[in-house]
Amino acid sequence: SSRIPRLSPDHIRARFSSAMSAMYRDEVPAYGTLLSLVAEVNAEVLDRDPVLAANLAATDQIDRISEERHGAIRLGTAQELATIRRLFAVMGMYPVGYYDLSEAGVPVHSTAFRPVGQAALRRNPFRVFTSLLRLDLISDRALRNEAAAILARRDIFTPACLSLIDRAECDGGLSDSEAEQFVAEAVETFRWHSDALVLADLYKRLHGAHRLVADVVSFKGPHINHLTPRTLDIDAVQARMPALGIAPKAVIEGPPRRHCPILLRQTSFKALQEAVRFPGDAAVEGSHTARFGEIEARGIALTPKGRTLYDSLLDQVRARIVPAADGSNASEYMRILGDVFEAFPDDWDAIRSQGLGYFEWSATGRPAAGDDPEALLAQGALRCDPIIYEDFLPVSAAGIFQSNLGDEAVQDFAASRNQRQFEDDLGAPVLDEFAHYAGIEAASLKASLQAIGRA
Ligand code: OOG
Ligand code: NI
Repeated sequence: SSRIPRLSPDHIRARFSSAMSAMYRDEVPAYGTLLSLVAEVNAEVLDRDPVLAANLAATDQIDRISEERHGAIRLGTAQELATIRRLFAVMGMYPVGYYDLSEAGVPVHSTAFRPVGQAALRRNPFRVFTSLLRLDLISDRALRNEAAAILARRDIFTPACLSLIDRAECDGGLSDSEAEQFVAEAVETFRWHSDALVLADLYKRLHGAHRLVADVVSFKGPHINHLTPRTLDIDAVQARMPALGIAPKAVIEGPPRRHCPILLRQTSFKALQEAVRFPGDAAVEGSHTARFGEIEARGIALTPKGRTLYDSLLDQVRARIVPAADGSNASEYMRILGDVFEAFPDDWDAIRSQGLGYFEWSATGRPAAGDDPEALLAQGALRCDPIIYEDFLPVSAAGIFQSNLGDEAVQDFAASRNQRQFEDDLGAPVLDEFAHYAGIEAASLKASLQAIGRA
């Protein structure tokens, strides 16, 4: 079979992303409504902002906007994590970054599987925020053991999926028809199952330990818990959600609205209450809330210096006000957020000259003199565009988790970052996001200087 041409991992990922989106639209109709709203708002923004439209077109990013989404899953065991890494690798998705959510009161640690490199991101940027449950943070030892035993018995992958992963690894990829089958099998892992694996009583006890424990342990697999389209105007989408019958969470996570967007802003709509059947002598009907919708707006990736400034400003905000889940102080929170973030330069030249963000360089074809990048930029021989942040923010992620787990889910765990354990379980190191962005920036500068004969 080694003579059959292989489909590129980017193609397989694009098919997978659209299959997941179709499945989720079917399972969670409000997600479909949100997609239409986002498409409408994005079209309006491109219409009223021709400069943005031209910049996105010049950097080959227009097409990806409507394709753009991320999703999230929560796994139960190290073995599941190790296999999911192999599954995502078939689609050119690799673990980037380590997020410790324990310090924010959620007993998981996470990475994001995503395409790496500008070409793959432009082809299809689908990412999956993947969390691993940390039973070690649950204090009830008997419950912990019970949960671990249940998790050890389940198999979240179909046999055909596992054999296609083997095939892809041995043959260096999949043929078109194998890829089609692979996508169909892989999607099965993320499907919602309304039949719980555990008795109603155990569900209640797991839920009592932490709602997230119940969500991970009680079901047959790691159902996709949200999918997130990217919008060019998150404030507009947030404002229009209620009119469409979708209740957004109280505040938008992340930085405030700015002229030069940085990092990531996110908001979500509340999780649905879904009917669940618990097994037993007499089946018991119940409900579970886990699945929701989210939107995101992405801005420039920050350097470690920029990120330190961002983190310290956010800390200052949170020292003054913590957003209440019921929205009662939302406008006060947004006002303070805006005030505090005045200290973050809101001008691309300042962001670049102070080394706060990463930029991608390109040659314009205009005449060039000298070889200093800043001078070439001023002459118009080179251009410089912000590199979009492709990753996540732990404080924001915790806010998203919490708004969908209920406020009683806020618990204090001893912060216990454990990247080494996570990477052991994963079976590979996670990529350092800063090194990756710095690499893209450096390569783009080198290539554009070469293109104008200055290297
Ligand atoms: C993941 C929450 C994190 C994001 O966009 O920050 C996330 C989850 O609830 O499983 O998706
Ligand atoms: Ni998300």
